[in-house]
Amino acid sequence: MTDFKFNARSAVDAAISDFAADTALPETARTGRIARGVGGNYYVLLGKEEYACAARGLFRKQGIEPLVGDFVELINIDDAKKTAFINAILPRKNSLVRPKASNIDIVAIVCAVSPRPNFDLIDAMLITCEIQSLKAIIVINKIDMLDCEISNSDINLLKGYETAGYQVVSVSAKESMNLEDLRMHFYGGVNILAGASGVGKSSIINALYPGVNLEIGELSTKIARGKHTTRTTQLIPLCDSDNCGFIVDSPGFSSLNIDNIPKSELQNYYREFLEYKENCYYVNCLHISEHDCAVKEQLGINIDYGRYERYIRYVTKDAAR
Ligand SMILES: Nc1nc2c(ncn2[C@@H]2O[C@H](COP(=O)(O)OP(=O)(O)OP(=O)(O)O)[C@@H](O)[C@H]2O)c(=O)[nH]1
Ligand SMILES: [Mg+2]
Ligand SMILES: [Zn+2]
Repeated sequence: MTDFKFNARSAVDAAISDFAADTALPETARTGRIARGVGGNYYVLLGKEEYACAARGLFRKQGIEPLVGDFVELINIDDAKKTAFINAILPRKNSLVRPKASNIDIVAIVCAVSPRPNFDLIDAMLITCEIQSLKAIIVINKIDMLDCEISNSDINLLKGYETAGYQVVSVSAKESMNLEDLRMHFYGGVNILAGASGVGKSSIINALYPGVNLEIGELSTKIARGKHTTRTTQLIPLCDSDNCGFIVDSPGFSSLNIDNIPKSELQNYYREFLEYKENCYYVNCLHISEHDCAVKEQLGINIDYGRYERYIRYVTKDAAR
């Protein structure tokens, strides 16, 4: 496992001053991948080694932010000091705003028995994944607390994701329950764990991959919320060989704005509507109160009430939208 705790800041400073001194030298560029970014500096995997890198000022001028997961062209590579300079960002196959990351293969949306699942947040994350045809799975953590900490209504709302066609994996990082079911999803590619603070994203990674040793937070006892323990998104190689892929830990967040999606389009990102909406009487049916709505006919059968009600709440939220 790569040690991420080397003295990176001074290495970045060295990279910047070396770049100033060396810009005239001929150089062969190599492609690396951003593993994490801290305060405008980047740590890039080149093969199995991490290089401390500064990025071109031009990116900021152009409003381009290098993201964890980006493939980048490195120049001014100093293999002894493990420093380099990011000269270009290669085209992305996808990117997420929250958590900020790119070139992802699977988004594992993590929620927990406690704190109570934030269903609006889960839906918003699924919508952002559907827009980019990004594969999402739902992970319910802390099932060791199932008996005392969750209401039947929340259990039913969680079942709604299965009805919608998503794979739902229930685990306990603490008691190592069902971890193998989850691990099966994470072979190869870039697998990011995303969700609210305190749901146990870092705990799951630690439990799945002993040796990673991410920092784990406390829950605030009064409100059972997380305390934003993980501060940066980071790409963690799953083994020394290239084809094992990466797991990505990311900071928790509590909201995700999807107001920029026109309300007529929102329904396209509810995968469970797709099969039925073609049969609605109106071509532009929004499935609210229109008659002969084929989506509403599926309520409680192939479409979950909770998902549908939250959809209606989004779509009727701001009539001017
Ligand atoms: N009972 C129980 N507690 C867990 C489980 N997994 C994690 N926890 C606890 O939940 C708390 C939060 O865990 P973290 O792994 O730090 O949560 P996180 O999602 O990474 O939080 P942020 O980094 O703030 O986004 C810690 O007190 C963990 O011990 C579990 O399976 N069962
Ligand atoms: Mg964390
Ligand atoms: Zn309809």
